[in-house]
Amino acid sequence: MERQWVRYHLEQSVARVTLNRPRVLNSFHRGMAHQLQSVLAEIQKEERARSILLTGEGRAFCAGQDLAEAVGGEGSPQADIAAIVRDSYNPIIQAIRTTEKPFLCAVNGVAAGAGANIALACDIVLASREASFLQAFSKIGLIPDSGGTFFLPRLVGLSRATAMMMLAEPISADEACEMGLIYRVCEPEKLLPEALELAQELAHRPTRALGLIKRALNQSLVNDLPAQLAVEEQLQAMAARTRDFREGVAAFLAKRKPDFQGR
Ligand code: T3D
Repeated sequence: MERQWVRYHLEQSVARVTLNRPRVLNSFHRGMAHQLQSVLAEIQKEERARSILLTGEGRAFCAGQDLAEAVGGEGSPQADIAAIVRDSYNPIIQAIRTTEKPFLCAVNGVAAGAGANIALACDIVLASREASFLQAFSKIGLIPDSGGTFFLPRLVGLSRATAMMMLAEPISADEACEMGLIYRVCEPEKLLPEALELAQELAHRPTRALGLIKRALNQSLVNDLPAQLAVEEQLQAMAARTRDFREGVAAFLAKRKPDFQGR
């Protein structure tokens, strides 16, 4: 299917997804949000896709909601904002968090509003040194959505999260890395090569175990310790039943490189 606003291709087990409305800094209108949802649904089912690399075309990663769509033109009715959040963004965040494969985000430029929070919902976030993160919402009288109020305080603590949301100041990639918001900062020209290398590395790791790590981490965000220990017990039993676990142990004992198949 031709997808104008979200490019997707699968190569060497890596599903590469590029937001593609560079003229408006890859901001989302409904059509683009639906295209991303359909790409993510395809990736979830595609067994050959063992890691996902999300990035943006042009100088930005994503400027969040297309504000022209959010208010409607002069004389047109106010857009139903709750419906936009529910139909456009919530399914994207759910797909990123529930797809049991590693999501890498290569933030190539500014990530604002929902764009920032889509990036932060990914498992591993790399950013160009020229990128920035902006909880833009309160600047226009909105509150953070797309999981921002859930992930941000858990990533950087309540104090920083509150300041980022209320002040809506851009955070540089270096600052973001220092405060634990993202994993790594790259020189701009090295961002994509480094992100691809990491995505390929992850695609050849034991995919089921990585997916179960993600499930355990999702649950750890809301569980107490006894509940989480029970989750670990249950998921460890599942991991131990995979072919990749047998291969990992066999390779270790034979002192050779493991050949993980993702099963
Ligand atoms: O429906 C709902 O609203 C609910 C859902 C909410 C989710 C959200 O994401 S709300 C937050 C929406 N996003 C923003 O408020 C960010 C708006 N953009 C900016 O603040 C700035 O553009 C940036 C800080 C991201 C980048 O600034 P700068 O100076 O590098 O670029 P620019 O000149 O502002 O933008 C370049 C072009 O992109 C410009 O168009 P032009 O003048 O060249 O024709 C600008 O209008 C356009 N653009 C940037 N962001 C958006 C946008 N067009 C529509 N929507 C945008 N979000």
